[in-house]
Amino acid sequence: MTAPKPLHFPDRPQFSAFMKPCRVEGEAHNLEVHGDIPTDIDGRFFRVMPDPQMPPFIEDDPWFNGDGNVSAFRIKDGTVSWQQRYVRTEKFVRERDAGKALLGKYRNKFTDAVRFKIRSTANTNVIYFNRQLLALKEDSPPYAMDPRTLETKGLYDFAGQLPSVTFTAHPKFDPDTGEIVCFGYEAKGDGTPDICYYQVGPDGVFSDICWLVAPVCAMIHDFAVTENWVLFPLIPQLCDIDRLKAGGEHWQWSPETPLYIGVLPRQGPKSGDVKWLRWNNCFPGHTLNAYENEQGNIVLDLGISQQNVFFWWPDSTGSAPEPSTIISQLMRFTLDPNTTHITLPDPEHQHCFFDLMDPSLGTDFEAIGPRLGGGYPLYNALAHLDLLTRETEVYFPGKTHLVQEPVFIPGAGSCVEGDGYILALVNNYDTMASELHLLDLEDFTKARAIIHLPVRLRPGLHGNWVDSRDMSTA
Ligand code: V55
Ligand code: FE
Repeated sequence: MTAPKPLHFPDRPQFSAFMKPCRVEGEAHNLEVHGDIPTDIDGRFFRVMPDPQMPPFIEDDPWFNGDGNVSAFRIKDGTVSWQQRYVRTEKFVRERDAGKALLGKYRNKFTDAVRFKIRSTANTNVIYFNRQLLALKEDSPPYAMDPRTLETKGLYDFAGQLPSVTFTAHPKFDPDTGEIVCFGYEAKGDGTPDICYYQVGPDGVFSDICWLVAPVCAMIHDFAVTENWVLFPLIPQLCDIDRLKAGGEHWQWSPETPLYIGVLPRQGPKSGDVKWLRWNNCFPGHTLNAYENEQGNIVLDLGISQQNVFFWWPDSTGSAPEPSTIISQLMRFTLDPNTTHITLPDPEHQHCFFDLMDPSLGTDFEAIGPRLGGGYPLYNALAHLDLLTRETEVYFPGKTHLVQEPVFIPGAGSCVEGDGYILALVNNYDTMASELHLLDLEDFTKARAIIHLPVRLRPGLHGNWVDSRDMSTA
């Protein structure tokens, strides 16, 4: 253990203003509530943010490379308590011991100051599965945490079953079977085009393990699952091992690469079963949902941008879009095993909830501009799209507020789609503190409760709601 020295973060947008690293661990009980929290809500909202413990030693480290700091909000009897702890990754522990950063560039081990066994920052998603909280980064296996104390239990390889060196940050839950449907990409190591697909039963046992080779070594951030199929959209951000060895970036935007979507049978697939469908070059974002229609085709609802959303990883000429010009559209793809075309079939799901950026809503960009910091996407409202009526309702949290990713809280015991609440962390650039906004879906346009935090939480990536009835007491 080295005696700590004073430190400071680089004078760059991603380390400034609201983006100054938070670095707080702790708890606060019984947060201040304006409005009321329905007492049928009983559970926990877990979310994770990249939050560097140490100033990086490399230039212009992106937001995506910060240490995972997990927040847990416990809601019960109309009150909220907050806890927060860093995931004790190998990186976090060794850097704390050294008193300085040791890990180099995002997903480039050739730039590290020491040799790491696991480079995970555990900063992209936290899921509750089989009595554990799993902190996920798509370049590594999960880290397991105690869901009640947020204590890190260690790297988690599913009792030795994990076949790939990587595990997605977006596993999908099957509510009928209790399985999670998962994969790893770059599954045989940096720069490999290999994908490993698998399902994990509620008891933690692996099945349907299948190795595939993608047409290019691309980022596969989110994916989609139906009853009988899994779909892998490849983001045209490509990895090249020689660039890594030369100390370059893991990803480079490839405007020549089409959108590939891999289609694989979900149960008992063989490597040869995968079909790679193509569409024009674009950036596939998060999937909304997927299902099979009556003709047996697969319908996939997916956010698409025509520009490179990860603007901090430009193309080979160094060019990238100006962030404010990046626009995302919800697209519906109908896929059959031989062709791909777009139609508008009747929806099987009705209610879509998502973050929105609509500058016309009245955000005071002049006031908040100097306080934003940079390097992450901005959303100023929450949206509810009804696919039956094609109408969108908007919740605007205020002129000096931006929103983070929302979670849906089902009403107690309700199985009716869209019956429940929406909860989202909100950045207040006036107070420079965080808030939770709780919407009752009976009136999406107003907050039922606003919960004030005594701290500023950096923008996070993903999180999940875990109802207390779904959390084991053992
Ligand atoms: C994403 C986030 C990541 C990452 C890869 O949002 C993709 C997508 C926070 O880290 O490493
Ligand atoms: Fe994601």
